[in-house]
Amino acid sequence: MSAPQWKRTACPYDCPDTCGLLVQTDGQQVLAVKGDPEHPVTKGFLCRKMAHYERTVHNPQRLSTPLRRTGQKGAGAFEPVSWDDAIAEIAGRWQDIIARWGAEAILPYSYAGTELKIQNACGEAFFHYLGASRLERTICAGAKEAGFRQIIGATPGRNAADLSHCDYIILWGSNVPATWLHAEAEILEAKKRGAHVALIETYRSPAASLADEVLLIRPGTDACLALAMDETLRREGWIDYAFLRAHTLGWEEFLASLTPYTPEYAESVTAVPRNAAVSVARGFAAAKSPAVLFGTGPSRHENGAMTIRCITTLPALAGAFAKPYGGIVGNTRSAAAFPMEQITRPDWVRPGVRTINMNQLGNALTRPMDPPVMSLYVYNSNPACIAPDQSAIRRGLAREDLFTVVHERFLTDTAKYADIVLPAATSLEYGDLAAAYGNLCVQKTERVLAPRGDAKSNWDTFALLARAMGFTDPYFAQSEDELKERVAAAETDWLRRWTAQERRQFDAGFGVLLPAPDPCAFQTASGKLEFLRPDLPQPLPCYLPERDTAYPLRLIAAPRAETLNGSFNERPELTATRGEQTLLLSPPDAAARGIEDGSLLEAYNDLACVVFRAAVTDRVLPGAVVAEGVYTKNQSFNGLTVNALFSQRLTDHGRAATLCGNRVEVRPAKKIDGKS
Ligand SMILES: Nc1nc2c(c(=O)[nH]1)N[C@H]1C(S)=C(S)[C@@H](COP(=O)(O)OP(=O)(O)OC[C@H]3O[C@@H](n4cnc5c(=O)[nH]c(N)nc54)[C@H](O)[C@@H]3O)O[C@H]1N2
Ligand SMILES: Nc1nc2c(c(=O)[nH]1)N[C@H]1C(S)=C(S)[C@@H](COP(=O)(O)OP(=O)(O)OC[C@H]3O[C@@H](n4cnc5c(=O)[nH]c(N)nc54)[C@H](O)[C@@H]3O)O[C@H]1N2
Ligand code: SF4
Ligand SMILES: [Mo]
Repeated sequence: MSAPQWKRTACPYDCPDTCGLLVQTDGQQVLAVKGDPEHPVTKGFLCRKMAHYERTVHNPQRLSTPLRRTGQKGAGAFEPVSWDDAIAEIAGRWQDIIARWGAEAILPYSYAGTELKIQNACGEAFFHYLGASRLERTICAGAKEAGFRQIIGATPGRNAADLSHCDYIILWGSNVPATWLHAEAEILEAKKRGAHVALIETYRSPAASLADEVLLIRPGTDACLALAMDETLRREGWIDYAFLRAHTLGWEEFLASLTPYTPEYAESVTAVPRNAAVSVARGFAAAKSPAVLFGTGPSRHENGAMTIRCITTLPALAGAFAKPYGGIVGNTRSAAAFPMEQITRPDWVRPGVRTINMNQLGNALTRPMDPPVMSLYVYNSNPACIAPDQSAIRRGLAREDLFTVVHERFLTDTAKYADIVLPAATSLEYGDLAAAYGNLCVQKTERVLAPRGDAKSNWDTFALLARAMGFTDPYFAQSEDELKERVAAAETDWLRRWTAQERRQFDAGFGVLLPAPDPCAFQTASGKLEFLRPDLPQPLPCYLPERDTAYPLRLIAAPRAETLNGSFNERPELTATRGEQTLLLSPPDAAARGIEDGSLLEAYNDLACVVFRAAVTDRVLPGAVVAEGVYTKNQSFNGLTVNALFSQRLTDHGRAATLCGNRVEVRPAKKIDGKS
């Protein structure tokens, strides 16, 4: 123990802000946590979750020793084992599997439990070297990225920290008060200066409190609304032709294709009143600094990539990209400041090795494949909670012949199925590199605490596994700090433009802004925004109606402020205010089915039947139902959560999950455990 000191670090979670943190510690315990006032974007303000990070770090439920399964898969009965025994068992089982089936019979499964760059991505190098099946990591924003790629390439979005300068902001399917707190703060500042905020949403989410007007839309129809707004601009003479000529390709063909998208037609498709669509289009085009902030929800549908491509045409026709602070607010791509390939080693990918999509884990574990998946290694993720087709995943995880290893901080629903559980360190127990995806800040962090019990970082765990598997490459012999310093010292295009003072600040552990990219330097093959893409199945942006109409109600999964995907369920003070697993539905839909507010209902489709508490509310349009938050099996009513109702179907492009793209029917629930 040492005298208490404040140490500077960064929030590791999958959240666009990557807030700067100050942690007071004696080297063993976290005594207090607060926001870092010197962080250029997050300026000393944290969410409720991280203001008490110590309640996660020192949580009594944290895993502190490796475990070996003693009971049935899923039951959660384990005995402690040493790291040496655990690693020897994993290496032995893997060597047997490789001898019989080949290394592709081993599948890694990870996502963004930590977004800090080394601990997030180092496993990729390990599994590439091993020759395991590759995982396509597209559960979150794969379709959003694909949609952008088809029109603006990898062009970074504007820095959300500049939103306060905008005078017209469209929040397109993003619940910023829950998911992007510092964008919310900037929007509140913009409103004080007179900005107009329009929210386009499937339900009156908490973001409605920020909005001057809310356009409630039928799920999956946003492309039609965006094109009708474009058509309004064309008909009424709001188009910025100077921008189109200088920075875009194919605009003549695109404008000519807009005639069918009248506001009347759009109203019939989207349910957005024509006057609202027209007035938002006009207001946006007339503004000095108009911006669209993109959420991810609108892309989680069968036509999700096309939706994003269509929405991007609105700021293009209005010339918003060339207006001060205008254009799109989305992924800032700050991670490109670091040479990520030094961490992930794509040069080790074996030619022809197969790839398995993370949204189709259920199929990968339960359907015939050659070779079959015989071992699953899960880290930074909790697929039994967060991934679609939960029942198929659980059936797969229950396979007696599947050797499952889960590296985790907590005994999650997934970890309960493991043969071996390895205890994971928290972000205070290792040093790393942070790069916000919602602003332009990057930061280097140092270890703040000794690891809890026998917990180890992902890096240290893969180093042990590499040794046991006989890997000889020097990559595996370096420490995480050595790799961190090497990656941080690289002269990438972004870091090269820092001043000496900025570099010193970064080396001293402060959050430092990257130089803002030129929003009109489109990262496409032509260097222009491309309306016309003759190489794509739909050469021009267009509205594609969805085909799945088997059940009447569109099911939407939305985030909650108290939790973050499946994380923070260890914190009773947060889960208590979140409440039970609830389904929001409209009064007419409830009345037609005899469902009362506060009663239990069953939502069902061909995949599953899931019990929710009903919240009957006019915050939702008829025809849609909304489930906020990710719940655990223990917190559910009948053992299943909302993700059992989503299928493994992928989006049109980007191979993302359609986590808002399924339909259900609902009915009053039969009595469960005396509750009704
Ligand atoms: N507190 C908290 N913070 C988080 C998270 C969290 O779970 N909790 N998650 C983190 C992660 S991983 C991410 S990716 C981001 C996500 O942050 P956001 O992008 O803000 O959230 P999403 O869940 O992607 O989508 C938000 C909204 O999309 C709406 N939506 C769904 N379908 C449609 C549609 O067809 N049209 C329209 N217009 N709207 C639609 C939903 O109703 C939902 O309110 O937030 C991050 N931050
Ligand atoms: N119904 C519904 N489903 C959703 C969403 C939703 O809003 N609603 N959100 C979707 C989205 S946007 C996303 S991005 C995905 C997210 O899916 P995941 O990335 O799987 O998200 P988490 O549930 O937060 O799981 C991360 C796990 O990683 C663990 N972890 C944290 N740090 C470390 C570490 O350093 N090492 C190791 N080994 N483990 C660590 C945590 O304890 C946690 O259990 O979920 C998707 N699924
Ligand atoms: S708002 Fe997001 S980035 Fe900031 S502390 Fe909370 S979870 Fe972390
Ligand atoms: Mo996400």
